[in-house]
Amino acid sequence: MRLFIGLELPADMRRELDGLSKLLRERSCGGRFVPQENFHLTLQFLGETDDLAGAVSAMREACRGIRPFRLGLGRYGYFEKTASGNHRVSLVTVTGDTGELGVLRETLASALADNGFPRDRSRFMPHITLGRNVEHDELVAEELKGFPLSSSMTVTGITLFESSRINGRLTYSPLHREKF
Ligand code: 3AM
Repeated sequence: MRLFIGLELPADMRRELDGLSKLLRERSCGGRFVPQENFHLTLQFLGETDDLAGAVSAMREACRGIRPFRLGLGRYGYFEKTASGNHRVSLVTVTGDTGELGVLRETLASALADNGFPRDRSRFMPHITLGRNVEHDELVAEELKGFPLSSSMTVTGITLFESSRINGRLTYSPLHREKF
């Protein structure tokens, strides 16, 4: 199965992101958009693996020294090209306790490596993906960057997701939640 570990987002935050996503759809031509229920923040992509026990054990180890911390929504932005080969990712940045988020990602990366997963050496750029290969010009990007985003959350754990297609729809199913 195709697995990744990330943060689930509260409903009010996903609603706010959906407001921005609607404007993005109106102002752009084409692209694949993430539905509201799929908004999340990826910490680590595991790829195809059946090692659920290893992933859960790494999550447990990684969360040991972590305390709840706050994150908020930043603003609209995009990556031109990503590690997974997507050509453009439209996204929202995060604010708040991003230092603690970075520590969490590092301890998770180490714990996964200790449990036999390949070490991910890519730079961590925390973001919430709104869409892929969405085309728009600079003027639209400026307008989208001005879209007000104010919701925030307390992060109290991480989630192991399975990414699969159910009836043709990309679905992220939580398989395990590790609290801290
Ligand atoms: O949070 P986002 O949407 O950026 O891009 C994929 C998504 O992250 C990423 O894993 C998340 C859940 O699918 N992803 C997919 N394939 C990947 C790969 N080969 C990948 N990340 C790194 N390498």
